[in-house]
Amino acid sequence: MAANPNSKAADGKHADLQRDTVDVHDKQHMTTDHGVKISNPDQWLRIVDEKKTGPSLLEDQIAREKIMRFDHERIPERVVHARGTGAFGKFKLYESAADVTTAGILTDTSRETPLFLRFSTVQGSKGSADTVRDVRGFAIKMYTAEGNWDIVGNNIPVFFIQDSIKFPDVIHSVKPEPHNEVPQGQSAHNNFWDFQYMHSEVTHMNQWIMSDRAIPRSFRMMQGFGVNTYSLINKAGKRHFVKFHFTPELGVHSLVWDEALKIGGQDPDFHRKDLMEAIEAGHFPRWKFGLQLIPEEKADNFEFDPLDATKVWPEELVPIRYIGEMELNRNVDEFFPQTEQVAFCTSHIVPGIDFSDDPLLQGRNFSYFDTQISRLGPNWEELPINRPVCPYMSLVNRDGQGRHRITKGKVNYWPNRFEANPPATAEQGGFVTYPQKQQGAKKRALSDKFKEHFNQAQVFYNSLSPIEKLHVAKAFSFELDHCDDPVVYKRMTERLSAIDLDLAKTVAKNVGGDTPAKSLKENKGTKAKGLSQLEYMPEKPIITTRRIAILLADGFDFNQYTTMKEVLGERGAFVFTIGAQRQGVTAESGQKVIPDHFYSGARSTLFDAVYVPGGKHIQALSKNGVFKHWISEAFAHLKAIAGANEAVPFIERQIGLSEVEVAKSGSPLKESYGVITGYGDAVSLLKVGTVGPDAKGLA
Ligand code: HDE
Repeated sequence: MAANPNSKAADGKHADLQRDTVDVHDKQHMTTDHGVKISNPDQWLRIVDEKKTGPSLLEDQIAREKIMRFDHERIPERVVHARGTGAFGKFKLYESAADVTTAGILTDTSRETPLFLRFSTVQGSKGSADTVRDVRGFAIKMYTAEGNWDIVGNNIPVFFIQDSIKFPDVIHSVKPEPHNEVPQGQSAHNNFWDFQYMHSEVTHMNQWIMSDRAIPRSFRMMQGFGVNTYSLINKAGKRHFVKFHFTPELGVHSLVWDEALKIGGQDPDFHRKDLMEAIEAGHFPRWKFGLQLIPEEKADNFEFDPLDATKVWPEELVPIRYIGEMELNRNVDEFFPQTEQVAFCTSHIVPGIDFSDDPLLQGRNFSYFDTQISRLGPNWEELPINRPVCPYMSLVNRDGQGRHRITKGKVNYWPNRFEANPPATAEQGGFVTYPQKQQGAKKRALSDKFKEHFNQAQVFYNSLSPIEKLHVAKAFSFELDHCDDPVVYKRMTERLSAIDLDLAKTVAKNVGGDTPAKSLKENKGTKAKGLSQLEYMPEKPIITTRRIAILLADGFDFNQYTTMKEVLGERGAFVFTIGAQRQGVTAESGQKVIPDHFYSGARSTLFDAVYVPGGKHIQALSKNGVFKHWISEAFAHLKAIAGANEAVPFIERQIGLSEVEVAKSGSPLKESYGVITGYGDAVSLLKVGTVGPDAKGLA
């Protein structure tokens, strides 16, 4: 195949996909799949006259093709991470890592590498809700000039298990139970917590998934981690162990649990729509890309094994070196051939990058390739979304179901008398495995450092802010309350006393466990950097892409409405007008506004902040239970709420305030718990930087 002239450009994959892309709006006639124009796609060929509709005819090749194609539309969903959404983007390096690797993508600062990223949940089926409590997949296919490099990561830096042979067990335990296929999109059930107790190695990870990390506000506001330990190899052949990090520009933010539960029903597509809307509006999500590096000879210097995926590498010991940036900037054209058919493999690496003996990674390297065969067939790498942008050819890999590439030439083996399709030397870019020395006995076991399971779980919990800790206690309580087998919830509450005694006591009280008298493991209170998500707030609070609702009924103050709407819009917020009816609401001064939604069609849970302008409409709003609930629910979820003039007493009543403190002496504005009310114009409200001290994740 000829080299794609764009293989080093950010739009290289876009150009590559054009040869398989058609457009339904191209004014082309409808045809059969064999190209014959169709005259009537709406009626099956049958025996019929004016009085009687007779039998349909098997002869109708057009109807049969249509129905047969439909019958076979579905393919098996992914065995895990079935629910997902994807987007295209680019990777740009700003500092070469040539000291540690020869990989072009990590050394050539002049290129932009196209990529496809798929976010996902793990437990639920393809049609499950976005906002469930779960790990989020963060899988990236980098179409590099030297071949595809897949980083199949998560938004949590550690994993449940250490040995990949346990993967079917951990997944079976979390998936719907076998006898009744319940529950969907949840880990709150007996089998999951039974497994968690049986495997103390999961203790660190289950602190993370009971934290706010497992209910992100947006895919755009999560970190991404490669999780497994890979290797980087430099020109001199020296090896560094490496972990990959992606840190979002917008900061790390979460929903509160009550919001997540409600959004699951109100808008199950909340996260995928959020991503698509931001990209569509040109607010491209960005992440900084960084490396944690451990020289091979220093790998034994830690109290944990750097190849153990249930451990993080503390940033105090191994700082992150940020060297690049990733951006998502284009939505897919069609979900199935792009987001559904994309297939990632941890074994897809490029020269300069290599594996490690991480026992989880080793098993993953088998599993991903294998699972694609049952989902997509043996030629899955030929699918447009999966094929590389650089030249690729193997005279040996041939045939099989779905093969469509035509390979000319007389030989299909190597070596051959023509020297056709020769392998490349290292100098020509051929992949050469790092010549690692091995020793040890052949055994089903892990080395000793893998046996410690609690230290980092404690450090994680200790490092959280009080409000994050409260959320962890609430999450454990919710989950274990859903287990009806006392063996399961009693054992788990006891296990929690190996992390923190107060945590264990709170959860035991809530779910009916036995209150533990003492810790199973002393907690010395050690903390570490980079674990609390509050460390990842953007330097300056921003409202860009935040969803802000303005509540209106007939009689609102037009000026206060439009001024606020304009100013918020200028600052990049997504502003939605929520009215009493979508036919239109009329301002005091007579202007008519067509709202985006009526008050029952969209709820406070779907927005980050609420503003109520003044005006006579308050009389109607304050008599309406749904509007009143809007305000009190937004307050309960710690959202920024703003009101002006007549809206002030309405808001104060809904949030249960009898008195509010005056934020600034002499200011007409009042502030209490992030709620700002005032009697000036809307712009004066904005001057004090209101409408959003970012309270998300703090409830
Ligand atoms: Fe996966 N995982 N996994 N996983 N995983 C799959 O591959 C597997 C693990 C992750 O958007 C499957 O294509 C094993 C860790 C993501 O298409 C399957 C083990 C991490 C995705 C598979 C793990 C992940 C998958 C199912 C233990 C974080 C979705 C469909 C050794 C670093 C990719 C597929 C997408 C998907 C196997 C553990 C992340 C069955 C055996 C650790 C993001 O191959």
